[in-house]
Amino acid sequence: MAVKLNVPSMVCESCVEKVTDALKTVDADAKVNVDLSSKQVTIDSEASPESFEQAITAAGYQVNEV
Ligand SMILES: [Cu+2]
Repeated sequence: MAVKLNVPSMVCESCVEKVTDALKTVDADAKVNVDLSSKQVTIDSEASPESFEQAITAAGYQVNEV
């Protein structure tokens, strides 16, 4: 299942890395795609969308559902 999230406070590649790492802690096998220009994160995983949102929040980023 694909989850789409918006993370408006991502501003650079370092943010992208932090967010990606946080998502991988939820599901190491998740397919994660981060588009920095649109601040959009797409995750293909069986884990719940809530668990990904929590991981992003815990990493210090605000997250919105798309
Ligand atoms: Cu950054």
